[in-house]
Amino acid sequence: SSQFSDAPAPFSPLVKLDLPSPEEYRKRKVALISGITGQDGSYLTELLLSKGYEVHGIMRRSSSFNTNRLHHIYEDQHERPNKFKLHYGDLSDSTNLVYIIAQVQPTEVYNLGAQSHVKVSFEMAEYTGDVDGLGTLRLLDAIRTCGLEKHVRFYQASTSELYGKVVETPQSETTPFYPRSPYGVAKLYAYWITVNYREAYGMYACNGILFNHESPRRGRTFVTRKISRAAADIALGKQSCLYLGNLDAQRDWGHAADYVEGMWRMLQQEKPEDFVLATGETHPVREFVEKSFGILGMDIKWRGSGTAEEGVDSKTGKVVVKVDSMYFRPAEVELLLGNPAKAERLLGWKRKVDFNSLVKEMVEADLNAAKSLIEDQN
Ligand code: NDP
Ligand code: GDR
Repeated sequence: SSQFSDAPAPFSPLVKLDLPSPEEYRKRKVALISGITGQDGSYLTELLLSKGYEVHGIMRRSSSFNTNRLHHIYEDQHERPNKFKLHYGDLSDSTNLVYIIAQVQPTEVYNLGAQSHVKVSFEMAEYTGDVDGLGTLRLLDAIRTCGLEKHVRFYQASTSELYGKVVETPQSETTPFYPRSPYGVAKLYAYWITVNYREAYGMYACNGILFNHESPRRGRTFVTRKISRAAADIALGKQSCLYLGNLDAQRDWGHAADYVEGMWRMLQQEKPEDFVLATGETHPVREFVEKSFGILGMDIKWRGSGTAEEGVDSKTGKVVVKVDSMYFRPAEVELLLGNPAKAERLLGWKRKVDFNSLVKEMVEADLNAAKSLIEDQN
């Protein structure tokens, strides 16, 4: 908080709710999650329900089914009625956000909604800026519009993409930002508007600067899941080759289930602060390929270089990986390596799943899914 946090807000709440004191209000445990249908949204929902929260989520209207990751939670809700509810909404729609906040009256808001694909953000830069940048402002302002800025705790899904071009490693809460994509730049706005609302209005608002985290529920176009699925399909003879972009990019990959635990912990502190969540290890994309294929009995040897590089399974002599420049990015983030010391010290958080176990879990899940699909088809 700053010296100005007691200054009058520029406008008084538009929606007049009959509210108890913040202390009384926070005796309830009601979470609102934007991006609930995504990878992290589904793990966070499980975690919060297990802690006794009532969980509300904002989902987008889609012509196709977009609640796959929540299916098991829905089924489970027959045992726990009124603990889980989805609301149609969008981070581009302010009126809708105000309405949802007023109706739900959450005690914790987790802003996970975003156009989260870095490569896509180069093609949809304005949309990404609108949803990932301004969307965060809209949600914060919806809280203020309802006069809930002293009642609600707010989590912003910030990202290691803020670091972008390497300035120093390992990257920590004090490392300067240098984003390298429209996604990273939009998230930079979201980061600072979260800090600004904390300082200007005394809001309990935190940035979790999370390094890459994956799981069997990871979206299929992110590199880890693309690799684990292809490895399984190639092992089963359903696919012949995997096409990838930059094999030399290095990432600090953890497990999404560990990271949502850190998000929750950030909102349980006495005062709001920003935290890095990372494993403290980094691995190149090509190692993720070697490990994934290795688990399924293939042995990848690399030959050629640049766009002509390919991975051969030394056991069969078949080319199973090829580089395709269509997956290169106009500007790349070459190396991410995080320092989670602050979160470990103040939140008592530590990742449980290591790199090898993460790869194994993802590959095995995709192998099992591919096998059951084949069985269903027969
Ligand atoms: P996903 O891409 O799996 O999920 C994104 C979610 O946002 C989905 O529920 C999606 O809905 C929703 N969404 C997209 N556009 C809008 C919109 N206009 N209005 C409302 N909701 C929208 O991402 P993750 O779960 O992996 O990540 C969660 C958050 O954390 C994101 O903000 C991401 O940028 C950030 N992050 C992720 C990291 C990672 O490694 N996973 C690391 C650091 C930060 P739908 O299902 O309909 O598409
Ligand atoms: P990233 O994740 O950009 O780090 O953002 P992604 O898995 O897309 O890329 C990681 C690295 O792999 C390289 N790469 C490829 N990437 C994709 N998607 N597809 C390919 O075929 C491919 N080949 C090589 C990329 O160039 C990159 O260097 C993720 C998202 O979840 C963000 O929302 C989040 O903020 C960051 O992680 C932390």
